[in-house]
Amino acid sequence: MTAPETTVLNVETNHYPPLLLRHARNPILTRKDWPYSINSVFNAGATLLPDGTTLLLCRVEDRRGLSHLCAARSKNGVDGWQIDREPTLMPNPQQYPEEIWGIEDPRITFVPELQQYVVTYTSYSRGGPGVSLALTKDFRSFERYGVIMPPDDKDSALLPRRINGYWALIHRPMTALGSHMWISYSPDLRYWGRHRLMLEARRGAWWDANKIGLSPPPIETSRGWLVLYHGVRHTPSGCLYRLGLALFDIENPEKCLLRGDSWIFGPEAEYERHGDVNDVVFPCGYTMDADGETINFYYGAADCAIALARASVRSLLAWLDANGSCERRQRAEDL
Ligand code: BMA
Repeated sequence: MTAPETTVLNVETNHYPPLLLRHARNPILTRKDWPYSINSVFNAGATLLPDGTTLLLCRVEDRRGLSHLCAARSKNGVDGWQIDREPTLMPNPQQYPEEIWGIEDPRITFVPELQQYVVTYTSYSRGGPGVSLALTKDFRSFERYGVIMPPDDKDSALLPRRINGYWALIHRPMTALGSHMWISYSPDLRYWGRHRLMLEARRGAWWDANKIGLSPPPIETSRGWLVLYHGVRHTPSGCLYRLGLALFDIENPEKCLLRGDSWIFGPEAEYERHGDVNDVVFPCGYTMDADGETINFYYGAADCAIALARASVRSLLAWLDANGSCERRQRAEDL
């Protein structure tokens, strides 16, 4: 018996063409690659070193459940990884008590004015997650500045240059009114103020309702700062981490120019759907190819592996032009 025509669903039809293309060799790093015993590796910051080597600063979780950071280097950013034989940056709770339960989710920004990389990461304190900052020239020695945003706060990255004379940090404080992206300013990377709401989580049934956060550091383009952010949807079977896109004014990064309504990347592959935490894609870093056009996003998959997806600046901006709006659901007065 043939089913009535109206009940036939064409599952092959996909009206959402992929913007981020998964690498065929995904996942590119798992615990099996590690030179010492670990539980899992995921959520890595990324940058290019002066000789073109891709450096990933990976979040590594041990079997106590605590995380540290470990560097992996590769000529082509895909394979042949040289992984530090021991942890690159360990929590140091003696001197930095806010790191007592580990350090997580680094974002890397190369700052030409300082000729150094600024790493912002989550320090997991007794009071909850906070934002810490460290400087490095080589990812071998680090100058820690300690906690710069008290708990609860995370998902932070520094813009690579001053805005109107001040360093600018994007971060995600958690308040009773929701978890939104904020931007704060500093004359010296130590003292932070002029806190402003930058992008708000939506409400209700939206994919990015109630909790959002910056994913990798913003990408500077001729049209503005391109920002990939994650939205966390709570469902009866757990959280779904997906990615959305927005564009901000280059000289005034508080000003949202375009924001897409739909998510552009979500857990679909087996290694994204199943792991220690199911249904998570969580990029903390990207590198840009020499063409200035192709972006390599490095993302944690299901809190168990590191994967790679590529996109072009042009296609992301074109998607925002077609699907974004300038409407700013700003409720600053509530916050
Ligand atoms: C977030 C962060 C990420 C993690 C994700 C899913 O809150 O802690 O490090 O990948 O949850 O567990």
